[in-house]
Amino acid sequence: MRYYVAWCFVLLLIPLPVFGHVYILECNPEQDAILDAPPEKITITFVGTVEPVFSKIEVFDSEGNKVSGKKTEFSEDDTVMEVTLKENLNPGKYTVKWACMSLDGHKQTGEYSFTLN
Ligand SMILES: [Cu+2]
Repeated sequence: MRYYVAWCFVLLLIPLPVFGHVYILECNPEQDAILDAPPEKITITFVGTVEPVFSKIEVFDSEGNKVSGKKTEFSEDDTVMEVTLKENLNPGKYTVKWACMSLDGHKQTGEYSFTLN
């Protein structure tokens, strides 16, 4: 908690244009996509920079089993998050849950699903 408070204080010193939430520009697979082949990975592209330490993607099957890899990867400019998926996913509905912290220190979460035929 103390770390978080300190972090907010540092952010107050950063000039205004850096502030702001991030927004999702693009997800791959897309929300509500119906796929014939299992995707190898999930990629979420943001408008804005995320803080990798507090950001991740996790993917779950319809029974709540986690099917994504342990580590979320980030692009060099921290605008793209990516996680690999297990091989040989069964047909069904999958839920992508993401969490990130933007540079203004706000945590954001969201989820969407896709279906594998
Ligand atoms: Cu914010």
